[in-house]
Amino acid sequence: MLTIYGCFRSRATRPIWLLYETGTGFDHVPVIQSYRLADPGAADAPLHTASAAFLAVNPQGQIPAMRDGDLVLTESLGITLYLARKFGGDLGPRDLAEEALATQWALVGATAVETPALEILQVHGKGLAGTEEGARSIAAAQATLRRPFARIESHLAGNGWMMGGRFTVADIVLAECVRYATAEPGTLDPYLALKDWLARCHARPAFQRLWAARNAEPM
Ligand SMILES: N[C@@H](CCC(=O)N[C@@H](CS)C(=O)NCC(=O)O)C(=O)O
Repeated sequence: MLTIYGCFRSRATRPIWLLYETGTGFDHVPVIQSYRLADPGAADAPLHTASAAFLAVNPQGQIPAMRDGDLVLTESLGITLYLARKFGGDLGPRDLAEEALATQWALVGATAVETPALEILQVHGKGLAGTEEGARSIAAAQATLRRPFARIESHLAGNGWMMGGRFTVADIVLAECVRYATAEPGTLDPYLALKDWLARCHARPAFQRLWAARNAEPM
């Protein structure tokens, strides 16, 4: 049986979105980040990233993790790319070139987009967006995002989707990194094709289902 470890308020959204798109059944173990618990050592604490039972799955103590038979994977983008190849049909790569493109866009997400986009989300999450320091951090993150966003913008303006002229795993992995930046209103405004693409990704029923589940989960 396929198992995904990780609550909805985490990068587990990436593989779960893909699985919802494909209608693939899986066991969901909603492991929570230990830092979100007041007392992770309490006897009644839910399964969390520092629980011995979860460290046996991922000794790095981070979610998401995946088990598929004997295979355990622990990086959200690697898990999502694997699931796309195994269950994704047309959501996955059709040939070696598409496999390389999906990997490329996942790496653009992980190396060029995720860190500054997450900074924007975290400034908002800490309630600092209205402060001088928060505004400075957001402006710096937006400046860092200019180059990757301009690149994605020009790609989308000519192609509509990240790969193969259709919605694929490349859109899922990148959209989930770009999403964090939308915590600051207006961040995507200079990038019309990128903004339109993200709206089209988020209008998909599988994403809507994911988002409803995420929002139903306690903060
Ligand atoms: N590069 C990893 C990052 C995983 C990660 O940072 N997960 C967070 C939740 S989204 C986590 O488990 N945090 C708890 C911790 O680091 O203690 C991935 O994409 O899977």
